[in-house]
Amino acid sequence: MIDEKLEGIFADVVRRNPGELEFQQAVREVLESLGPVLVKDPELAEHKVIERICEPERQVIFRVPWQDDTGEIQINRGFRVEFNSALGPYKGGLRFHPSVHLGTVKFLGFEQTFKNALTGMPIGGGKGGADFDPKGRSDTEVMRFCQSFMTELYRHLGEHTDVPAGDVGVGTREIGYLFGQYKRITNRYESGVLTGKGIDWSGALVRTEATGYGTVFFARKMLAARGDSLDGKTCVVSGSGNVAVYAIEKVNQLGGRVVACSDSDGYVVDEKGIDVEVLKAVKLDERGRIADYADRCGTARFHTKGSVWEVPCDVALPCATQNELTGRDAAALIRNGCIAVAEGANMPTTPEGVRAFLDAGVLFGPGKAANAGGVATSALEMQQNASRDSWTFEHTEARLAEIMASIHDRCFATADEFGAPGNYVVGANIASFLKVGRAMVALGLV
Ligand code: NDP
Ligand code: 2IT
Repeated sequence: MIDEKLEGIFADVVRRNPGELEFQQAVREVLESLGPVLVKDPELAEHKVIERICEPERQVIFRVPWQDDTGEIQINRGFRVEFNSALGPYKGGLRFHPSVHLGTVKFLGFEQTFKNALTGMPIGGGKGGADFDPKGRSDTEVMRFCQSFMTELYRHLGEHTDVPAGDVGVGTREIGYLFGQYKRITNRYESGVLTGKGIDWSGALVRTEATGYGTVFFARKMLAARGDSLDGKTCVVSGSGNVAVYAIEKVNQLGGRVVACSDSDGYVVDEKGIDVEVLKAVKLDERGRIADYADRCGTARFHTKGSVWEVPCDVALPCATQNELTGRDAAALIRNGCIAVAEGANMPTTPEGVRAFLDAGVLFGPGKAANAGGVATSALEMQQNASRDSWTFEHTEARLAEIMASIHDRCFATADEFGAPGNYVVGANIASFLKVGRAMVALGLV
């Protein structure tokens, strides 16, 4: 429920952003937590911080023309939403997926602002992308698309202005083509303008693994707060992209067993435990389908009916896409004894799903806290670029683990302080809102 003092603000957001349902959903979820904050900190209301925080500072929409391998001209739409720069340069990934529209990028940019605040690093929030579908495209088509995309986007970027990274459909290959074009246009080797770069050319160790690893570190901390651990736990992970694969790898390393994962065609169940090396070969190296994993591993079965969330588990890690885990899925997980959920994806659980988990006392780590390890490690990459240094894998992973522990502890303590003990949704929303909001007040009316 939204506090009645905030109802008018939310009604305004709905009116001004018609049809952008995911953006409205993300805003609603944050506003539902903020009632008690305004009582404690009335200055934030006087300065209209909530109204201002819901309006992006700048939104760029542009045409991306390119030629495919047959010589046919293709037109896509590109976006960059620079949401909030109170804490630092806009920072957030680029998503290439046919479903991308302005509302998607706005919901992601809004979430990013709060997530980045939770990391404690000096980064504002932004997000971008295009309705380009990289599936089935050759490397040269992807390169031409990225070059055209950057030919417009470069004028909005800069290491102190706006620093994109990857997201769905954008990994090291795409960041390489984007960086190459930025360098060519500007005649500057400005390493800190993009993160998620290849480790041979100014990238940082652990950035590739960071989101998945960080999500598992967060789950481990939630369990530890209840005197439990991941050791011996059965896990289910959705997706099989960057976040999912490295979440699976870290669960295995910490003594758990992942018995299922998915892609948009279906899911595989492997009671012996997903073999992460085979999964990496199929999904990351060969850009294949999860069905190919089942063909390769005799113990695995591929399913197209039902949902991956029907597979019984102790810990669920949604790592694919928004609203992929519904109220019905949550009910199935609870019925099957699930005790913890950590969101590797952005907003993967529907509001009904979140409510079901909280009501049932399931530990629930919302994406803006649980998947913040990716962007936090991007900030570590920026630090290394700025000092022309490169850190070891062990050192960087230890920093990531510390950051995830501190995000966990801050969310936990804030939830307690605001009368919602154990509720990481309330803790994450209030802690991050206070950090961004107070900075906005300090910077004046801008
Ligand atoms: P990838 O493109 O590497 O992988 C996305 C995965 O999700 C693919 O396996 C894809 O399957 C699957 N997927 C997409 N839609 C569906 C669906 N409807 N049902 C089942 N599976 C689906 O992206 P990432 O792993 O980088 O991103 C995953 C999520 O994590 C996103 O929500 C992203 O915003 C979030 N995130 C990513 C971070 C990063 O550093 N990369 C940081 C923080 C959050 P298919 O191949 O069939 O499309
Ligand atoms: O959603 C996210 O946090 C990301 N896609 C990563 C953003 C980043 O700048 O590393």
